[in-house]
Amino acid sequence: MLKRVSSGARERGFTLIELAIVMLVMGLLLAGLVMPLGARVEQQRIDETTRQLDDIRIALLGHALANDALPCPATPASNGQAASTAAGCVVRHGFVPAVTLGLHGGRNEDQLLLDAWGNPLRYSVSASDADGDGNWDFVRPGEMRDVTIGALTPDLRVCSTAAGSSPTACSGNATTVVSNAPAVLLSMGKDWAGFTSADQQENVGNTLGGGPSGRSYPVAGDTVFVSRPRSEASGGEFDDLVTWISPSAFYGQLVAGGRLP
Ligand SMILES: [Ca+2]
Ligand SMILES: [Ca+2]
Ligand SMILES: [Ca+2]
Repeated sequence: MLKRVSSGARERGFTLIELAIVMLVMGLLLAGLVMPLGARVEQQRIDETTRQLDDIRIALLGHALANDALPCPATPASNGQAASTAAGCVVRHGFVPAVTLGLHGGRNEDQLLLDAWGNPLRYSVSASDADGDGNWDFVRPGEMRDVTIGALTPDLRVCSTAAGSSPTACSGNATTVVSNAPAVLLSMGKDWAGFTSADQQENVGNTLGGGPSGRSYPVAGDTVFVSRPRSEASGGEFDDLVTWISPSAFYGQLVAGGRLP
């Protein structure tokens, strides 16, 4: 008899306190699922943009083989085309000339190719003129051959930190990732240019506008860039994705393709 009463009491169901505990546990479990999902989406965007940058680098090499020179950067006013002048480019720091390179991908109103966050992918090219003839060595067809490999001086630098850098050099050998890139490609990441950390500031400095949208976009202000692992640490935030053309690989391909002696 006693046993039956006790069993009946157990079958009453959950108390409010038990229900609250269950809901709390479920809430924690759901939060655990939601947070990694956001992180996964972000990782997918990073991967997608990294692939885009790789594809663009291959397209730039192909363009150099086919045209005997790298293309000039696009500007917001150049309809996705390389913005060239008689002796060089309209700007050395601009955007990927997606139409000139025939690249797939979403473009904005100014015909600028977009990364996975919907922001324009940047492209900078060396304006060096080692033979002093007034023509940029890397963007005028045949100019690299005239100057010769040994005399070329591509001058875009990538450093592992902005600390101690000048407008033309990293702080020293230990922080120099590359000191002689002919071209640099850059996605400004999820934050666009929101972070004000020194390393992110190193990758901006000027603005470029003049396109149909009326927007003005941040671009590099000098020849020094920073590439380092992503971080959200306060004051040290960094989410830019930076890649470049290695001069050795570049010359090797041009030689193999018969464009350089
Ligand atoms: Ca020249
Ligand atoms: Ca950024
Ligand atoms: Ca800089």
